[in-house]
This record gives sequence, C-alpha cells and structure tokens, in this order.
Amino acid sequence: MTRRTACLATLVTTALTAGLLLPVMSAAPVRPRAIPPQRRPVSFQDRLLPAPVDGGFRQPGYWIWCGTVVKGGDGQYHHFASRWPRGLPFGPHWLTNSEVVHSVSPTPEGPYRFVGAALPPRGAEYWDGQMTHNPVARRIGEKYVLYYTGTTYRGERPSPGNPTTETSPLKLEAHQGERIGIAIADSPDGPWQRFDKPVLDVRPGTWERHLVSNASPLVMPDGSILLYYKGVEELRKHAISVARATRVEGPYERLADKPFDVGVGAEDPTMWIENGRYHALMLDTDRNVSDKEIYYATSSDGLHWQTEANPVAIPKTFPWRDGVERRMGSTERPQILVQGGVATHVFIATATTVDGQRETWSQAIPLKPESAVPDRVAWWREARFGMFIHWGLYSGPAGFWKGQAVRHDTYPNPYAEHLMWLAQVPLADYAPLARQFSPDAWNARAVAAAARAAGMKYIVLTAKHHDGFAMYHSRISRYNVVDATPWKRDPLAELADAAREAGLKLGFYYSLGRDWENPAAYNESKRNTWDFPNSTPADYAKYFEEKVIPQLTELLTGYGEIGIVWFDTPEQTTRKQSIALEQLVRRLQPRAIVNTRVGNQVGDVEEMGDNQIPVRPTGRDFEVPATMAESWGHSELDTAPYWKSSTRLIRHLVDIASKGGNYLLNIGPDGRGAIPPAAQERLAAIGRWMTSYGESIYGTSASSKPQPDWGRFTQRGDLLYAHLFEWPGRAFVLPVDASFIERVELLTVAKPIPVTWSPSYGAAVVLALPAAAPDLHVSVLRVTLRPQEAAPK
Ligand code: H79
Repeated sequence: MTRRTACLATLVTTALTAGLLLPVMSAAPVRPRAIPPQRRPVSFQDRLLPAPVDGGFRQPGYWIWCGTVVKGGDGQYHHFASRWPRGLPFGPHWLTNSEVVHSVSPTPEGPYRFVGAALPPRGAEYWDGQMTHNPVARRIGEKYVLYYTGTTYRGERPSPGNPTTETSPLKLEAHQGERIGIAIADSPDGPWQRFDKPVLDVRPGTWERHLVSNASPLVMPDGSILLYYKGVEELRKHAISVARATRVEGPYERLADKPFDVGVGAEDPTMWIENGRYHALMLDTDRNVSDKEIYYATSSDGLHWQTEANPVAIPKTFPWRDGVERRMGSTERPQILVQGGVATHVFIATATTVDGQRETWSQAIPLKPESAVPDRVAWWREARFGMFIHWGLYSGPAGFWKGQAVRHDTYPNPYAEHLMWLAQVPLADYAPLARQFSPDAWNARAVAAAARAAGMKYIVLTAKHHDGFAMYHSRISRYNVVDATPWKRDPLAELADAAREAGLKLGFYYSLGRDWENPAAYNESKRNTWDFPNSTPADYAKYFEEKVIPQLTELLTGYGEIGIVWFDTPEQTTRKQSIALEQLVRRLQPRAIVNTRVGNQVGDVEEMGDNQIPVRPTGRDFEVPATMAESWGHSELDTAPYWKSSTRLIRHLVDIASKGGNYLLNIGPDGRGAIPPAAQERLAAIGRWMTSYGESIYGTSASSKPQPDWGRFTQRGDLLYAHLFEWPGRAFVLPVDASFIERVELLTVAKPIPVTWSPSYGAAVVLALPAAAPDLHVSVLRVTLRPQEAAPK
C-alpha cells in the first residue's frame, strides 16, 4: 500500500465510524446496470452453412488440393489450387508434380471453370522450377499476389509411366527444397511475375532448418503483412511461426526466434481479421482434439492464440445442401475468403473414397456472419427455472434394501438413486427390480402440467442414471424400461409429447462416467467392483463407444427437439471424448445446449455443484441443480425435517436469478410414478409466487448493485427488482440514487401498488411501504429506471 492510499484508508475508516461516509460516496452515483453473462465467442462451426454439392473446383484426371479464392476487378471469383495427374499416386507426387492452376466462377462457391496453369514448372534451375503448391491468393493494394510453396530437384519429373516413391532420393530432395515464394500480377489472369529467390528461406541450425512451407499471409490494416508459415526441423517435426514485411516483396523478418504455441498440434493456418479480432483455422495434425479435423483459434494481437474447450471448426461430417450426410475422408488446408471485412466462405481440400476410388477436390462452404449465429442459450436464459426428474428402478426401493435403510459412513441419509452402489447390490439382484416396475400413477401430462404451473420452462428426465438402466426404449441395450419391465412404456417419449403440448423444453440426463451395469464402465472410485472386479481404465473407451455414443444417438434422434443434454459425472472421460460428445450433439441437435458436466470444460452452460449456489455471478451462464430434500431419487429416508420450506426454495430461485443463473429443481417420483405430496405442495407454492412475481425472474440478469443484506436484486433492461427477504416495515432505504428513478411499485397478487419515495442523503431514497409484507415468501419492489441517455455500451 502506498502512503497515499494508506491515508485514504484511514480517512474512510474514520468517516465510517463517524457516519459520514454516505455524503462522500454520493459524489458519483452509479446507475444500476444489468450484467448479463458474457456471451461465449461464436464458435466457427455454428457459422457453417450447407455446402453446395457441385461447388468449389474439381477436374477429371487430376488430384486437386489447396483451393484459395480472390475476387478480381472483373467481378469474377478467381480460384487457385494445386493439381497433379491422377495417373500418379497422390503421395509423394504432390511434392514432385504439383502446379498451381487457375479457375474462375461468377459466384464464390463455384463450380469453378478451369482457365489454365498460373505457376507452371519453369525449369529445374529455378528454386521453384519443378513444383508449385499450396497457393494463397490475396489482393494487396493494387496488386494480386500468390503466396505459394515451391521446390526443385535434379532429373526427370515423374510421370504416370515413371512414378517415384516416398523413399526415393528425388522425393527427399524435393521435400528438403521446399521454400515460400510469391508471384505478383496486375490481374488474377496474370501474367504472374515470379522471382529468383523465395521470400522465406530456411535458417540453418534452428527449428526451421530443414524446410519452410505453407505460408498464410495476414494483411494488416496498415498494409504490412504478417506471414504465418510452417518450419520443419526434421522429418515429422514441424511448427508454426510468423514473419513480417512492410512491402509485399519483402524482406520478411521473423517476429520471433521460436515457433509459437497455438494450443493444439497445428498445420496449415489461414488467418483473418474480423470484428476487431484475429481469427485462425488450422488442422489438428496431432489428433489432439479431433480425428484430424480443422479447428478454430482467436487472438487479440495475432501472436497469442486461444482456443475454446471444443475448438472443432469444420468436422469431417458437415452439412450439405442436399441434406445428405457425408463423412469426408480428409478435410484439410482451410482457406478463408473475406469480403468487406466479413468471412463469407471457407475453402477446404477435401477427399473421399467412393467404391475404392479416392477423389480430391477444393470444396467451398458458405458462412454466416458472426452476428447471424443464433445463441442457443437464449431460451434458457429467458427460462431461469426448470424441473429435474430423477426416476428409475431405485424409486421403488426408496432408500431401503431387504428391509434395511441403506446408509453411508458419512451420510445417514444418502442419495436413494445410488442404492446399487451403496449396498453393493449384485446386478443379478438389482436387475430384477425391473420386473416389479409397473408405475400405475405415472402421468406425463400431469407432470408437465405441474412443472408449468410451478413456473418452470423446461424438464430434464434421467434417461440413464449411474445404475445403467435406460428409462427410455433403447435398442442397443435391453436393460431398459420398455424391454425389461412389465410396464413396457417409454416415459421419455410420453414426457416429450407432454412437454411439447405444455410449451416446455425437454432435456435428458445421462450419467457419463458411471454405469454399474456395463462391465467396461471403469471408474476410479464409483464402479461396480463386486460384479466386475477386473475392469481396467482402458475399458472405458469400449463402454464409451459401445454404450454412450449409441445411446446418445438414440436419445438425440428419437425424441424430437431436445433443449438441453444434461451430462453428469464425466470422471474418466477424456477431452477428446468430451469434444466428440459435444460434436455429436451439434450434428444431431444443433440447437441443443450441452452442460459442462460433459467434462473437460466443454459445454455451453456451467453446471454448478449439486445444490451449490455461487456466492456471486460467475460471468458465465450457469445452472444450479438442486433437491427439495436430500435425495434426488425418491427416498423414504427423506422425512419431514429434511424438506426445505417453500420460502427457502423461492429464495434460492431468487438468489440464483440475482446472479444470472438458472435453478433446476428436482422432483423424485415414487415407485408408482406419483409426485410425492411434499413436492407437489412446494411446486404449487412456488407456482403461486411465480404467477405474481415471475416478471422479476424470467429473462432477468444479475444487477451491478452489490448484494444487499435484506434480499437480492435482479434486473431486466430499465427495470430493477428488489426482492425483500425480510420485511423492513414502513420506511425502507433503497440504495438507488433519486436521479435514476422514474417510478417505484410494490408488486402484489392483484396489481402493482405505487410507492412514494423521498430522496434521502446520498445515493439512496426512502420508500414509504405498508406495515405488513405483501408476500409471505419474498416481496418484490419494481423500480423503473429513467431511460438511459444514449451512452456507449
Ligand atoms: O443425479 C444426482 C446425483 O445422483 C448425482 N448428481 C446429481 C445431479 C451425483 N452423483 N454423484 N454425486 C452426485 C456425488 C457423489 C456423492 C457421494 Fe455419496 C458421496 C457418493 C458417495 C459419497 C451421498 C452419499 C451419495 C452417496 C453416498
């Protein structure tokens, strides 16, 4: 602490004790401001529009790779790509026989019509005399520029009658000779001026001593050029770095001595500037996050790049305009087309194998602007309140096994849905519970109606809990509610219909890292050791591929639109598996939210710990899953004292909304499928409160006002809601400066009652309130703020 601040601190303390602080603070009253959770960066994948089936560029008889497009002064789109004869195997002949060719189309997406070779072989005596490859076309100032990789070698060019091999001296010579060059023209039709030297050469003795290739220029607003490129130290050891030039011709000077960290093993970047940020697409060569797919990174300075937890930008299966799902064999070499500051298309080098025949081409994928990407969390943020339903084979036993209450060393009243694990019930004894499962009181319509009446906007049902039993009609496991019970009904299907009729969103819960029925579902501490003592960590992948992925596919395709996929207990799940799950959801239900319990920081909304309300806003969208008593599944051990009062539940809802989050409140239907009376009473009480005061919850955000002792604030636009947990009596000091207040009303069951107020000292007003609280649980004051002067955001 400096002396000056130390002095100030003393002054403040003195002022506080003397009751003088308020006038000091009133100097600069702060207008209450809604603080919505930060929107996550737009994921590139959400920008992909369906790809035209006949778009891009292909040419019979040739391998086509690395497409790049620039718009010409003629209004045409000019596409440059590498090609080499199909009569030669793809590799290593891209390295010996590629040449950059030119094609043209009136539209960016093509199909492009072949024009001719732009950079044909010009003789082994030139550095790029035998091969030109990986073009990137840009308009820089008045010139058109092709950045490309070139090489040369002695001897004959291989030909269909005389191919070369991966290990031939010729191939190695061509590989080691790779350098980065430029060609310049006044028009995309050429003629292209080439140079005697590459613009970027190797640096002996460094990480880029073997070769440099695959350049990606980023033209900066000041006209300078950042040139990203790949350096190779030795075979299969490559990295990305960046050089800079103030003129196209160079010199290009390295900005760093070392390659930079792009977070994931990366190759072939394409970089651009959009909406004031740097963007990059690269290839996940190390298969760290994907099956060698294209991923996305952003940067604020072009040098330090960040990726999202799930950075996959262009999955191998992407949407096609004819609606047919195709999985590409390869998707590489992304190149971006930016028009008027907006990325409008991405071009990728694409390969598929059809009937044993490999085909490659340059594919165009149109893009939405970032601003047009809908926020899949919007409805959820508006909803603020949902119903969780824990229901399964454990609901009948309700916390008892063989007549004994099931307890745990440290919990006298543990979760009833963990029965199988807590009592170490062998599968042979647990599975027969299904034969007694005949819940005659289950009524999906009544459940949806109860949720709706409570003011809830979405319902999440346990499709599979830790016991591994599917509460829906699974076709890949007979251990499910339709095939294994006399009841033979699918409650998820019934709830999906009922929710839709009631205007509620549907979600399902899926226990990811625990499955006590599946022998391969390894889990460090919560696995079924009594039936499957020999499972090992390596088994988890088998369980993941053979149960998790197939069941999620069923759940995502068989029940109509899904609002949220609610994963739990990721535990053994690897980052790649978490990403694969999110990718599966994106592909099958692009509008569905994924919670963060998919694991490894992946997901749209942050799932807080069970019954854990954060102390302050988290800065992200979050949800608190919570119980009315102790257990999630119905439990006879949840006796009256365990149940939280309606008042407490309503205050939790308010508290969570005041921090910008959602409340997912659980009910545990019993073995007959009935909602226990204690839960019904609470739902009804919350519903009555929400009917009168719901406007203070739905679509609100946290308020910038500090949390008061007497309750909470929520805010929506110019409406500030003060939730009073304790009724203050007739005079109440509301800590909002008089100059910001237009109107104050007390919300009631009937109608809002105007409240008179008088400016007090400092940034507060004194309200004249009735003597008695208008509401038993939480009373609500609605403060209408004066419309804000046009202020910068
Ligand atoms: O589905 C609900 C829970 O069953 C699940 N998450 C919510 C949404 C959950 N799984 N594990 N946990 C919560 C935490 C595990 C707690 C435990 Fe215990 C503590 C397991 C053993 C000790 C309490 C006491 C539960 C069983 C015994």
